[in-house]
Amino acid sequence: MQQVPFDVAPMSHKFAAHISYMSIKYIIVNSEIGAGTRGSSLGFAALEIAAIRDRNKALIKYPRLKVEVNNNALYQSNPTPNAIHIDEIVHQLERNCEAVQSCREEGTFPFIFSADHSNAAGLVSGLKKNLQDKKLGLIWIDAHADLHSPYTTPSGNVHGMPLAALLGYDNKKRKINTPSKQEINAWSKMKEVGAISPKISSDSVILFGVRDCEEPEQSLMHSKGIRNFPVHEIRHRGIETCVNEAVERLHDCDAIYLSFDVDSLDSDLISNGTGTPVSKGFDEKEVIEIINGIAQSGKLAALEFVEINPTLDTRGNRMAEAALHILNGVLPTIEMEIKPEE
Ligand SMILES: [Mn+2]
Repeated sequence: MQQVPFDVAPMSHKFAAHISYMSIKYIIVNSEIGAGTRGSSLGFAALEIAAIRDRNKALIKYPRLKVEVNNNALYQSNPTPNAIHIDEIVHQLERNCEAVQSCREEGTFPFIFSADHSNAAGLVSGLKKNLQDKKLGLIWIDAHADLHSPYTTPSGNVHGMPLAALLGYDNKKRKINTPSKQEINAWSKMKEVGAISPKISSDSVILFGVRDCEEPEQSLMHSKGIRNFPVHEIRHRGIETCVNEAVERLHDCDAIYLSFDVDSLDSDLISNGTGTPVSKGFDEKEVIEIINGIAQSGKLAALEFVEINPTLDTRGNRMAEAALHILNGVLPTIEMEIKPEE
């Protein structure tokens, strides 16, 4: 091997070869104004604490982009009970959309940590904007379907609405509320974030682990043919079979966004450190296998971890520790998959 001084050309040549690979960027969105309970804005901090305690360096391995948020909006009174703080949420979603789009444009893979799930309506829009006419697929690992609209929501919490916003559904047929003009206008803006609406069609959305739905959401899933792989089906038929089936259903999609809501994990077995915990969910290993299986399709274009809320955790920092475990279980696969073909 040729000996060269450490500061001359071959070094920079090596570096140039390295940066020609697509890399990862962490996008952090600490906006929690769409949740019904406070505290998910501390989710990423909790994850960092878990990593530092574990001497785990995954979170400092890649550059970060921190998206501007306005959680102070929570101090203001809310004039929209059927979509709480929706006007402010729409501003947030536009910022989220821009962050993902810019990340994709510079050729980095967006690995997103977001506080409440309403953020996804903007994050997914950013990927769709970057894809333009190409077809987007969506994997939603969650205890809930997040298919409410201001017409059907029993709580008014917008983190139960991102999937309906992305699909462009009002579901007026099953309405239980009569939204105000202000609510309807803001909801239209929420569906149109990124100036594309809808972002996705129902045949390109697949749910994993949904087990806590209201009737309007259930009837929507049924009428639109949205596939859910429940926890018991995954255990009965095997993860590989189900993931392969999901990937096959998305065969005509060019890119896949995967959103992992930590409430898909079993609240009894793992942790209740999330806004709307539900029992009988996945364990950590199952989620790792699902995400890795989807990543191995070669189409994963963005990944999101969402809804960690350490203020609700009755087992110390257990939910963040579980999320960190999952992060470390999927990062090597993503690193391998995002390298361009030789
Ligand atoms: Mn969710």
